Amino acid sequence: IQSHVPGFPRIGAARELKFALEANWRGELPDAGLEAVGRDLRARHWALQQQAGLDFVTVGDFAFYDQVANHIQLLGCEPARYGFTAGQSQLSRYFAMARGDGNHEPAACGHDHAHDDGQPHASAALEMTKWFDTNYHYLVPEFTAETAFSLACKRLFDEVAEAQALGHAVKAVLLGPLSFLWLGKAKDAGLDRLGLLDRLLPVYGQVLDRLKAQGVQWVQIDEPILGLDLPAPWRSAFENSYWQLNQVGVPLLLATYFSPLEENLSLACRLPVAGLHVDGVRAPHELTSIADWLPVHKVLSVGIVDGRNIWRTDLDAALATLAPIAEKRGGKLWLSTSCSLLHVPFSLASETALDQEIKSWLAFATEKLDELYVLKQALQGHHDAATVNALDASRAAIAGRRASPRVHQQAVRERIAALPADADQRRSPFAQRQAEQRTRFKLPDFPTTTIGSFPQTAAIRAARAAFKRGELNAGDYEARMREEIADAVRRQEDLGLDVLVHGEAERNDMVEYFGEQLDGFVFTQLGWVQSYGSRCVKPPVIYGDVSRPKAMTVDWTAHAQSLTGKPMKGMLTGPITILQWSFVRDDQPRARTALQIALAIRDEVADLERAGIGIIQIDEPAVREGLPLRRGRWDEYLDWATRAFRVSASAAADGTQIHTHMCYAEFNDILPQIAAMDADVITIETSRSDMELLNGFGRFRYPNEIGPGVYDIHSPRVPGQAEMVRLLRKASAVIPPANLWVNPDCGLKTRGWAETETALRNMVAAARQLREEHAIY
Ligand code: THG
Ligand code: ZN
Repeated sequence: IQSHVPGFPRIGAARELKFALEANWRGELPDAGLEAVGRDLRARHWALQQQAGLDFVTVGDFAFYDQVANHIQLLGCEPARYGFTAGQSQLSRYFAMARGDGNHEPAACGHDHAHDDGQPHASAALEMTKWFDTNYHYLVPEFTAETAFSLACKRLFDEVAEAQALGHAVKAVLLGPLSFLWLGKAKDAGLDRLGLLDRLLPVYGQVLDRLKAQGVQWVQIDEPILGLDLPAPWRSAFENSYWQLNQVGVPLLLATYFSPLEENLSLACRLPVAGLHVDGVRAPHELTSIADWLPVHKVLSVGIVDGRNIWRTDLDAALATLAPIAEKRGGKLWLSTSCSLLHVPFSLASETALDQEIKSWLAFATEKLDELYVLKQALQGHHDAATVNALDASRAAIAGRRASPRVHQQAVRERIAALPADADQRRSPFAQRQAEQRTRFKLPDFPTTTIGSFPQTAAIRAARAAFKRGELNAGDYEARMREEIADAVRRQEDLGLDVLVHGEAERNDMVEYFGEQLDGFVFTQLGWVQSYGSRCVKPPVIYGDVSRPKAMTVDWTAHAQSLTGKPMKGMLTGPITILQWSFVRDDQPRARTALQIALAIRDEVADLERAGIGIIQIDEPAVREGLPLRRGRWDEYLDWATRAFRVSASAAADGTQIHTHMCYAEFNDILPQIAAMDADVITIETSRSDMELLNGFGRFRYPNEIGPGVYDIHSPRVPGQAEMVRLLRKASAVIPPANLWVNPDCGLKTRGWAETETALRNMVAAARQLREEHAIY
């Protein structure tokens, strides 16, 4: 029995890689210095794997920006549009693809941040998109009919040599050819990515030849797409591809993760490779059949420790699962984490402030390495003192968590049990609510608003940092934030916006802000997980039943409302987004946790309403990204997810207008469910697609009101009135003008005030022009 991990976090225990990258990009750290930081991190991470008793270290999971981007260089398929010349260093080309010309920045309100412009200019960054159902984003390879492949980068081989020089047994890791093609995007209409396979396979062959010549023990070749609904031609391409790659004669471990194999199970088992890795956390029910189906001479790597979540493994349960498999497969069983540990924080060791009891329930990346060792020892009958102690500690922690009164709140349970069946329904249908809201707010046609956040100025960030360091007391901090809010209100009144927002000066991250005020959440100090490039998130941990001890936003919002006669829009984060961007409990279904969060938000909606706030936005940028990988499970997810949203919104009276906001995403395949969320108004990101995204809403005859974004907040460019008028006319052609709102694509927190004010002034003028064009006398 051996153990390994499919990958390890690369950002570093203290985000060393992030800081080195950003220093390099600012021109403050030369490339050689950055390379040294990378080398040092790899050496440290391999040492941790070896010291924890893994049988191989994993090489090839390191990247200065993204592992898929590494493969673009390895396989020699940098898009021609960059016009790279031979004289340009590989690293500068790499960052050019990753970051473009720097004029487009992702993530304004912290929502989605794909770079997709529709028509990217020649030097724009590669598009970014979510890595399967994780919160990691990879750079999307671009393919054209002319795309050629060649072995073009020796970085991987250098890293293998580095690890060998340090005395490690090496398992190299590659993204497999079929997943690489699948994850890329055809830039020519009609181009079939699969058609490139014949050109690509010989280069993979060369890579494997080199790795074999270097004497690596194994090559892990990742084909996570085996967990997706694949078109038949893609499925049938596997057999021949792997037959070819296997000719090289280096042992291949085919790795799948994130999903059950289902109809691809027997295919995965019979592919001509030396071993198969499966996700034992996402697909425990398939382990028995895989253990039976996989030919006995092959290695079976069982990902038994959760690589996607932060809970300590129930080692007794894991051993019970593994024992019969070990019996069947003898030494040909490997133990592993379900997937790369890229998706969990580095180590609990640095969490000095975390509640001790809750900490005892957790395992981050380095703790998961230790769990693998204990499992390996126990499974082989090595019941030495260390193993016995570790098993005892695990048992105690699991039992403690299960029984802890801090996890279970009777009141929350009872409330859910007693929830009326119609708790997710507004009192009246939309048409009636709309009439009542029109009478109440008397907004003009094409009403103008913004998505919620205004510039988080250096002064605001400095005040929050001083407050967190204890240099600014709570009263002074609050006074400062109230002044910032007053400033934002004044500016909006001057601009002539119709529905105002308080600007969110007091908020850090849109999930963290709420999580910090809800029971059932804890926060780590250094629990960073890479989101893309140098950017990380620190997801909250939902450990227990969620409830809201007191109002979270009412004081700030009421303060803002008191300063204006215009309606002030309350600003909340929705239950699905809070769920999606947190580490969630694994001891109850996600649906139940979502409902608990929904009830907390519902109470906030009621409190805002009582405080006289008539318009409330519940942001749900993450609804679409929560979709399961397999279409067959979409309906079930969408049912509980949209219900959770409706539960959060439905305490509102008919005259209270509920908004929601979602960022750029393909909504077309879930429009019925988005409509079923029944928000009175939805604002979406449409400017970068030149309103194309709106067509689906039009064809579907989306019933409620819509605010299609009329300007791109990801760019410092200020759009003119005429440009926004053009977009609004385009929108009016597909959506009844009476249902249209006018707003930017997303929040404005990453922008400066000067550009924001100019752009919004132009936006208000554009709305006024549309009103005149559509006025009926
Ligand atoms: N909040 C949370 N999760 C998220 C997002 C969010 N997951 C998905 C998406 N948004 C990810 N997008 C981003 C956007 C910006 C950053 C990270 C992820 C970012 N991070 C800072 C960094 O790495 O320097 C750290 C920010 C901080 O100090 O908190 O800029 O919005 N929960
Ligand atoms: Zn947004």
